[in-house]
Amino acid sequence: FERLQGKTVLITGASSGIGEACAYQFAAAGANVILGARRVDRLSTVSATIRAKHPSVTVETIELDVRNSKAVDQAVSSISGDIDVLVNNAGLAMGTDTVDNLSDAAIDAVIDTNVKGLLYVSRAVVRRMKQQGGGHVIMMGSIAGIVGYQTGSVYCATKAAVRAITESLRAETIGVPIRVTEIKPGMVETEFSVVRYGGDKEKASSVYHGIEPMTADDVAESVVFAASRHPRCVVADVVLLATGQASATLAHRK
Ligand code: NDP
Ligand code: 8X3
Repeated sequence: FERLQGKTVLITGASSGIGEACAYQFAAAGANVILGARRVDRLSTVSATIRAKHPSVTVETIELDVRNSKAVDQAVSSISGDIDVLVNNAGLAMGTDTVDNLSDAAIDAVIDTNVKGLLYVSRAVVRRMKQQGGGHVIMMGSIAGIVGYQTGSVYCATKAAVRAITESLRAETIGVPIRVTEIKPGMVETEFSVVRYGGDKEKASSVYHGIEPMTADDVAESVVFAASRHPRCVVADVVLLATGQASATLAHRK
């Protein structure tokens, strides 16, 4: 991973799960990391862990709600120097309701974060990457974006949108050295299900009953792999499933 040494990586949603794991792995590869999320206390803990383990890299934390377009623009313009890699990872699902039972809050929060927020961050950072003459955007999609499943309408729609945005951005940047990657994980045990079930840890852990889910580190390995390829090639698309999982809804459970 020596290609990442001294590079600057901006990670959204770095306060837990996949984003946090990416922060540790990029820092371990010698990259300087800029960590964004709403929970700054959590970001401080991540940052302190990295500083203690990897004193030669720099770590910056930014309080960031990706739903706020002005705040996103301000946060990105506060970053000095090049942004070599963006890990557009912040995201969530809220509830498991059928379409006829959806609340406005669940529709708005998930679309505002996963689609509009991802676009705000992409817009600000791609502008920057064009000015600096290149970069790499890594989008966190999901197998939920490939085929919709019962009670997943809003979340699946947002991850299908991530796929569409990824493809459009890739097509738009063929003449600029900006690489675009989408990682589509299956089942990963993070705080994702706890958030989806409104804090109900028991319900959240039942999602992984009888199957060994992936860890955040498993996904971060793919992100770091994609980011560290030779500049002449791009890992365009990665689908990463738990062993024993065939789709969002089909998994072998013991
Ligand atoms: P976590 O809940 O552990 O992490 C989600 C991260 O997103 C947190 O750091 C959270 O930080 C951040 N976030 C949420 N809303 C916002 C916001 N408005 N502004 C800024 N940051 C925000 O879940 P995961 O690590 O699993 O999720 C990361 C990504 O991976 C998501 O996009 C998710 O859809 C995707 N994914 C997850 C899978 C899984 O099975 N776990 C599978 C496939 C994809 P904070 O609350 O501090 O703002
Ligand atoms: C999260 C994976 O299958 O719960 O993106 O939708 S799934």
